[in-house]
Amino acid sequence: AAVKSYAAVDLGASSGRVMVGRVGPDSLELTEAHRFVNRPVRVPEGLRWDILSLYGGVLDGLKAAGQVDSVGIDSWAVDYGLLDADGRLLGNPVHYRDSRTEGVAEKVWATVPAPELYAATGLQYAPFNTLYQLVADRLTGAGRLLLIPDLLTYWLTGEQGTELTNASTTQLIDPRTRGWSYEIASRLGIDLELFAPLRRPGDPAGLLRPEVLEETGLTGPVPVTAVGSHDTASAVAAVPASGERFAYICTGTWSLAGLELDAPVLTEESRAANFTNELGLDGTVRYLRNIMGLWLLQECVRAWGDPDLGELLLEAAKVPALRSVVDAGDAAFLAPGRMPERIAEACRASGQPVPVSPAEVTRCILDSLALAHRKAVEEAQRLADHPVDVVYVVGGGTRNALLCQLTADACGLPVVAGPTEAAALGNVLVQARAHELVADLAGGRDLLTRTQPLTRYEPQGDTVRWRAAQARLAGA
Ligand code: ADP
Ligand code: LRH
Repeated sequence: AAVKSYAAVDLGASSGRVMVGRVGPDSLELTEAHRFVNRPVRVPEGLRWDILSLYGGVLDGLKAAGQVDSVGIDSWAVDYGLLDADGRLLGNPVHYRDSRTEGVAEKVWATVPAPELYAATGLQYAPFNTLYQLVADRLTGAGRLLLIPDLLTYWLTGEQGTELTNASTTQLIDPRTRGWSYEIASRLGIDLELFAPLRRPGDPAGLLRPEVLEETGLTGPVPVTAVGSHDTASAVAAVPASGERFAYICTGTWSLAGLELDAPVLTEESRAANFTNELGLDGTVRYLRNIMGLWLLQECVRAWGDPDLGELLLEAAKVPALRSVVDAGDAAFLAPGRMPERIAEACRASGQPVPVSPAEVTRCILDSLALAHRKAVEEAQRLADHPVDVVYVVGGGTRNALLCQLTADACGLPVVAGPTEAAALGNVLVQARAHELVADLAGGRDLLTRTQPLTRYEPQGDTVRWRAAQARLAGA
């Protein structure tokens, strides 16, 4: 039977890649065509994404990928480019770690109280939700807003749309109807006409423009297919699970830990625990919590002048466990800079030993991440009344065996780790489904379990010391 090729453009906060997936009825092969750094740039007015360099990386990647049957794009969530009435980009997209949203949420809540906002949108509080960014920006002169993957799709095809899974991170979507929340938008004076019409994963998103074909050397027509354009939606689609009794953790710059549900959980208790209800494929809800993730380690490694990560992790494995932990869910770690110092300060403030050497700080970070994973998996099960038997870990963090083992130990559950390039695989599978090579979400997952290397970690020790560490943090 025919094998088809799909290019998956996956832009993470730390790197972008163009992967090629070759899909047949019983085969799924992923290769890397091109990888490029995603380096945010600090200018006097704040922290910005270098969007032209990212688009250049996409074009280079498509050229390296060669002839494909379709292209799909996913990226980090919430951020956007603003266009004028003629479709010209107005300035560089602002980075979600930029400080311009400080204090904005409080202003929004004065108009729509936080509990009401949660009941209507199901979105956790994060200072960078698109809604708060829009209020901070005041939008003078903008005729159109395109989320990052939609902006790149527009540049590739000339067609504008707003893909639904990523739109669900704006805080302007009602997770029950899976459509715009007109009431919230109108009370906050946000014109929903700014957004292009909604697209769903699998919808056509145009053809590569002639100039793009010329620059990449591809022969047209090459269609672009809307995928789960939020990278986390694509990653969750590539969790190699069967059945329903599983939790997942997408580990990369962030850890996104939670459950796949049929319906949102919009209770006050869920809001207080800061769980989010983002939209997934096929009517699913991604019920999860954002944890600061390997960002904590990336920032330390940068501060230490980029030592070898493999050696650092070997040294960290020798440091005694759980000497000090920090709250890896704390938005205090969101901004860049001074990370080793900030971690030391948090340990000091909570009366714990202060980690000094890079190995000690690394161990503190990994213990803290595992503990935050445990807390999220445990609380999600309780709040959604949805018990699990296994935790799937996908994304770049699957390369970190120590983190995977600590996560199994902390959760007291087996961890199945892989695939590493989950977002790209989920992206490929949605394209394959649009072309009827894969039947549905379950069919795609089944193909993954048959074709992708996975590593299993059994929980070791008992969870008592993890529970004690959790209590220590809660009491701090
Ligand atoms: P994102 O998509 O958010 O940019 P990734 O999923 O690519 O992130 O994951 C990046 C993280 O993966 C890095 O921060 C690093 O901690 C981890 N990682 C990458 N390579 C290795 C490796 N060889 N060993 C251990 N960890 C690794
Ligand atoms: C991960 C991610 C996450 C969002 C954050 C802004 O890359 O998309 O799901 O919360 O970036």
